[in-house]
Amino acid sequence: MHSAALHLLPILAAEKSKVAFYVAGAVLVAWALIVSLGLGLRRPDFPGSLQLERATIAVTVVLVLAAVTTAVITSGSAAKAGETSTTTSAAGATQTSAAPASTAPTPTQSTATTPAEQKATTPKATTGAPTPAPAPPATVTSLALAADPGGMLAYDTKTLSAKAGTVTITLKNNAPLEHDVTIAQASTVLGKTPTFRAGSRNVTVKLSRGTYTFYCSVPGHRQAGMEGTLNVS
Ligand SMILES: [Cu+2]
Repeated sequence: MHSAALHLLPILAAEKSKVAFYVAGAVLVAWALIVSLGLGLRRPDFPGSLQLERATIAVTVVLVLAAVTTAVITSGSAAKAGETSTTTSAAGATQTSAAPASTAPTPTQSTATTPAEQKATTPKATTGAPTPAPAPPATVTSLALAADPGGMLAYDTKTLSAKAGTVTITLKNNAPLEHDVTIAQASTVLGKTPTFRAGSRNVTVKLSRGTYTFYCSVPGHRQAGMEGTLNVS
């Protein structure tokens, strides 16, 4: 008995609220027919007075509001009745009217934030990757080298030292002969200045730790003594 009553209560409540909507809607339709057909057509002077006109408008507004309000309430209670059939009507009314509002935004919010977070973290990983790359070539060594200004086939030093990384050798040649400086590891040439006379030219290479040679590539000059060792540590 009691369980049957509990099952019926929400259905009755839903139907009652629907009835309210039906009644309000019917009254509104009847009122509209009365005003337009009954009064408006049959009495050309309707509404006749300002008071009657205002009253007609006021009644129309109230009826429209009643119909809209009952329609909204009915649609809400209709949803409750289907969702919570075991709960009592009073509890079911408050629960379900709040339930669709609270549960509906939650999935959309969680699914919306999850891809956003993934997108936010993914570019961070890719943008974070290039950052370590520019760090190593911080070491830059600039070396000065000069050809013997008196015309001897020799540089002013037989030994140069640099830190691993970017190494620039600037050769000054005030000799009467053309010279250059060539950087090599064993027989592999890594870089060289152009062969020139008067002024200075430079060559830049990236070197890791090891022993390199520098020499003048003008034929006969290296053999005559224009060479040295470049130690990179
Ligand atoms: Cu030379």
